[in-house]
Amino acid sequence: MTAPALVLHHYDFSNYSEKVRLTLGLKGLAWHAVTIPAWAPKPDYTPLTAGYRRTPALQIGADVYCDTALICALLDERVPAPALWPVSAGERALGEALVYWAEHALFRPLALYITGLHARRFPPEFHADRARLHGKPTPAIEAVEAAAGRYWPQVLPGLERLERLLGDGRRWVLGEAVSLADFALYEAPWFLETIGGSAALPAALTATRDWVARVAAIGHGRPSALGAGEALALARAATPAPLAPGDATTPEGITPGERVSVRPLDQDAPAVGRLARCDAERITLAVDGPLTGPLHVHFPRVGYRLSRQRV
Ligand SMILES: N[C@@H](CCC(=O)N[C@@H](CS)C(=O)NCC(=O)O)C(=O)O
Repeated sequence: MTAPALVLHHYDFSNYSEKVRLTLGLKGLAWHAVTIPAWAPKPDYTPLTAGYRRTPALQIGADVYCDTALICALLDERVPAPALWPVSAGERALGEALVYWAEHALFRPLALYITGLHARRFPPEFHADRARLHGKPTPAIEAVEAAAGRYWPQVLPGLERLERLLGDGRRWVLGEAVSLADFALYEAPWFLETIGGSAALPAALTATRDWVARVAAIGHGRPSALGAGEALALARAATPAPLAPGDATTPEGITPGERVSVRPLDQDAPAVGRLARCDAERITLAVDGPLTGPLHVHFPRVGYRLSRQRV
């Protein structure tokens, strides 16, 4: 039996998608690429994700995996070699802390810096959407531009820290072997170069520049374009994979079968469905809609709040 197709719903300049694309590249996988809108509404996407609107998600038939932490862990489970963490348990724990630092402390101010710098390249809908995503009112374009000057001083020390890390001659962030820590740290210089042009990464960061080239050489595996309608048809034609037993009750006092919402901790519209399964690591919602048929939509526990949905 052939393995069901991997379908990544993403867009080109999505940094979190780049982490997954590199994971697919490391593992040498073939995958289908559905390009989704970079801002809401996403009418062919959110029916597949129970309403979750962030990017990316990985679809395998009628199972949809949201959040790159879960997507990368899942790919590592399904295709164990080359491993995403080919290091000791202690080094992995350090690497996981680095991933968190990279995506929150380094990347977030960098995103605000770069969208400020190139504010007028993005349409007003983009700025309104990003403000809404974080529960803020739509800013004036001048305010978005002004943020660039405020955020660069937050970004540069982070890039210099990365340069010191790589400057001791190591080939990869954790030493001898490439790991998921490389892909998460790569998001920042990659985004700078992708949106800001090749001069955006300071020339003095030479160890970082060499490492950026090494990471980029890993590539994206073998993507092939797929239409959004075809992805929905794949979901309709499939049934969700059977679930292993989970917890009888969650720490929130919710039992499987109840209607729940799952929401990123840092604001957002929630995903809504019936709780199909939950444990300390993952939350699975069951949803059913005319465009998709029955689906299981999976989220990691970390970074998401599970609540009973009041009707
Ligand atoms: N924790 C999430 C974060 C995903 C995220 O914030 N992605 C950005 C794009 S790189 C996003 O969703 N932006 C808004 C959008 O695409 O609509 C993950 O790891 O997948």
